[in-house]
Amino acid sequence: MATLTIMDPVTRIEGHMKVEVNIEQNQIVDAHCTGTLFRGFETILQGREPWDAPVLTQRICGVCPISHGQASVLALDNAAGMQIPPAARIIRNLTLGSNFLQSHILHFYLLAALDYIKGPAVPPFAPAWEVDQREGTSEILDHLLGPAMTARRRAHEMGAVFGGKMPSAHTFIPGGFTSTPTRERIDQMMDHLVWLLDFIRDTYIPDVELLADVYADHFNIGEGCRNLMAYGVFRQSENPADKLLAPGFITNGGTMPNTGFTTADITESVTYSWYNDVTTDLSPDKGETEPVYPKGDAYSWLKAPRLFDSPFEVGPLARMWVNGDYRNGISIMDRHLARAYETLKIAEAMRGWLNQLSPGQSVYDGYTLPEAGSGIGMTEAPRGALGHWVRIDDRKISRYQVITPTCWNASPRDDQGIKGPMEQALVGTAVSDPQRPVEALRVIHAFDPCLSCAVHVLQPESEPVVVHAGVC
Ligand code: NFE
Repeated sequence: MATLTIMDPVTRIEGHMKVEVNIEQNQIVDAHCTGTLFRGFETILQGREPWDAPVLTQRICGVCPISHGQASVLALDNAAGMQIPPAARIIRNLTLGSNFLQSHILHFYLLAALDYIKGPAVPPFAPAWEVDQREGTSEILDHLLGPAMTARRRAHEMGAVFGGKMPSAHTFIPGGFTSTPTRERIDQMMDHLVWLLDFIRDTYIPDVELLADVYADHFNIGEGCRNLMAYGVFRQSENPADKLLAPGFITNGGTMPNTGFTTADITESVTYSWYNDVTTDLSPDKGETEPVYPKGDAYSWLKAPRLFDSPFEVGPLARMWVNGDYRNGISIMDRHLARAYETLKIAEAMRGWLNQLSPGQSVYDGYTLPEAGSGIGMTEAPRGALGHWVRIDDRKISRYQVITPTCWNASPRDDQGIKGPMEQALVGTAVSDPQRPVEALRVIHAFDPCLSCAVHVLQPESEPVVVHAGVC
């Protein structure tokens, strides 16, 4: 008998995501991923001062704001055709790196581990689907309730050393950065980093490896579209190609990454998304955000980004695969392991970058806003490839488009009817209990989806919420 199971919301944070799976004879035969919230950031930005973009786009998400700040200033630097001072590049990297560490640690312990291990019998750990919880993982829960919380706090505080605050750092500006290297800031950051390096090596990676041992069969679950892609991130010198994590893509699980793509090769389908069909298949520099709801067979507020007309998985596994750092396989557990190993790679590189800083280095030499022009900011967020596209006319933003990692991974079907990467990863997954398909949750959570990032206002028919400040 066929069962339709609807999981809504399906994520533990940023929960505007619904997943429907059709199950026949204990196997998922079809899947639909739905972004359930329309936000309209691109529309909000139109007509505003370009300086507002790094500030406003960081409000897309509290988990990965720094990535949006970075993509935004890269797009504005690019529109002005300028290089920033080396120390500003390093400090942007350090602040972004802090955000990656914070996000990856958060993901494993608080967003994913509880799909496998039993938490205490109190909210928010209960109620839970107590399905397939195996012996031998109790130390992961001990770490979740102890040092993992400290690790996440320290990674956040590390981001605030140069960011000024977290989440959403106001120190990202076109042309450079606003906070300067001082002895105190360098030492503060190093203190957090040394502590975190120990935690990553001695606790986080062993915990992920332990989970992978206990759930070794999960190396055979959730393969997906077998196309992996990264824009690359953490430029390490004046050479734009010198990045800690290089860009590239592979198709069909290959091992020879191809770097030959530009943003002109990216389009977004909207046939199955609640946007005007006349805007389908546009490249992001020409992209439009025109909501149409309801609409035919559409089922998501996410558009369907495609590279060379094909779906691509993005994220830590894609980055590590493209860079030859991890090529064990494509599955639930491979995504978790690649994310953990990437955390260490970034933290180790951060120590080197921090050692390149010295007090007094310049972080801003000025920025001349073009009267008119376009800019592209391609970088990586913790969850994968992130791009911002800006068009400036009369010194104001006339067009802004964002394509986030979760839009790539959780995309709906495209104009050809081809499923998105996460939908493909779900199909074929065996489930032990169709009413409580924990295996489907594990596939979804291994991608670390974040829907507040992925959909860019309120539903038009909704009333605005009015908040009255109380006197107490
Ligand atoms: Ni809301 Fe984000 C990251 C971005 S996911 S967390 O990482 O951009 O689409």
